Amino acid sequence: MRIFRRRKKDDSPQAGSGGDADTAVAESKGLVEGLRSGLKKTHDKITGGLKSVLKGGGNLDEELIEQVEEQLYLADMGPRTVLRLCDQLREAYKGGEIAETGEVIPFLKERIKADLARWDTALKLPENPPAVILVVGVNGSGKTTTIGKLAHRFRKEGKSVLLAACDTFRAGAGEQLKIWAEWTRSEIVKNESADPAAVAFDAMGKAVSQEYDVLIVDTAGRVHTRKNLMSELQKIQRVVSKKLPDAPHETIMVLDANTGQNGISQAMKFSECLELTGLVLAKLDGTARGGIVFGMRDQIDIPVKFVGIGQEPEDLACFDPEKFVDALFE
Ligand SMILES: Nc1nc2c(ncn2[C@@H]2O[C@H](COP(=O)(O)OP(=O)(O)OP(=O)(O)O)[C@@H](O)[C@H]2O)c(=O)[nH]1
Ligand SMILES: [Mg+2]
Repeated sequence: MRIFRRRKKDDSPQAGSGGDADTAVAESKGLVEGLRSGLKKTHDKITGGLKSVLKGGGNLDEELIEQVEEQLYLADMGPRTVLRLCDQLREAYKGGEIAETGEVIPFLKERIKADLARWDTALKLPENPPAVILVVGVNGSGKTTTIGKLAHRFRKEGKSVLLAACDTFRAGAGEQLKIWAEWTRSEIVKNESADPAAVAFDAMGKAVSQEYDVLIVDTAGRVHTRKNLMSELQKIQRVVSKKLPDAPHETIMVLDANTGQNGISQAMKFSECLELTGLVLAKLDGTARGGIVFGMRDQIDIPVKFVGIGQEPEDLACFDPEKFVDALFE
């Protein structure tokens, strides 16, 4: 398994963090570009599929709407979302609101944007530090990488970051996190022979006493059926909130976008044990199944807060529904 790629010295997480307007514009352009290329496979599947059906131009009819419906199913949007969108499309067609094939994609885009706009996708961090973020998920979904990317993001904002290596289960997990800590010039608390909750306890103590801005807690991958491992997560949550009553301020589940609808089921199961406040959809760059974001809105109403679009520190985009939908339907 690839853990990381060595980066050039001048390419450090702090590079380009001057904070002036030009830098901000350049960064946001870079992110839009990154989002566009990261979503290319999903874009080609959704927009390519729809265009192939609608390419003839002219008037819309029932048969074309059925073909649109089929393409949306193929794009992993999930049955509930596809049915709802196509009902709306049929209604608009019958009511004379839309009549031509060229109006279909803009119509779908606006409906999807309106749905996703109801999600509050911003991280909820407290006024007084430390902000504590607990990261959970199944094995190999992208948790540690996402934590590295989040640390990079916070460091660029000038925040001090502490990482807690609470994956004491998988050999090498602490080392992997330590490399991210070095890259991002964050600090780390790790003790491979200790219980994960004990590491969380130590990390909380350090974060509070040394006034870190952000503490991010890495955890071992697990499946919901392992009851003892799920209660270990609850124990970490308890340890954290004992030290700081509002913490963890975010409990984020990282999903591998390649798992499609299965990822949604996993998140539902995790949310029965833990109060999840947000999701990260990792590895979107390697899959054409990004349509599951829309299914998530219907099936599990926990906001996607970030999407992973590569393996580099900057390959984590805030989930902005407008930009996401534009990039997919461009
Ligand atoms: N292409 C791509 N690869 C990613 C992304 N996020 C993570 N990965 C890769 O996915 C693999 C697993 O990532 P990890 O961060 O180790 O996953 P994890 O959930 O911490 O794994 P465990 O700790 O073993 O449960 C690594 O090879 C990462 O580089 C992403 O957004 N895009
Ligand atoms: Mg990990």
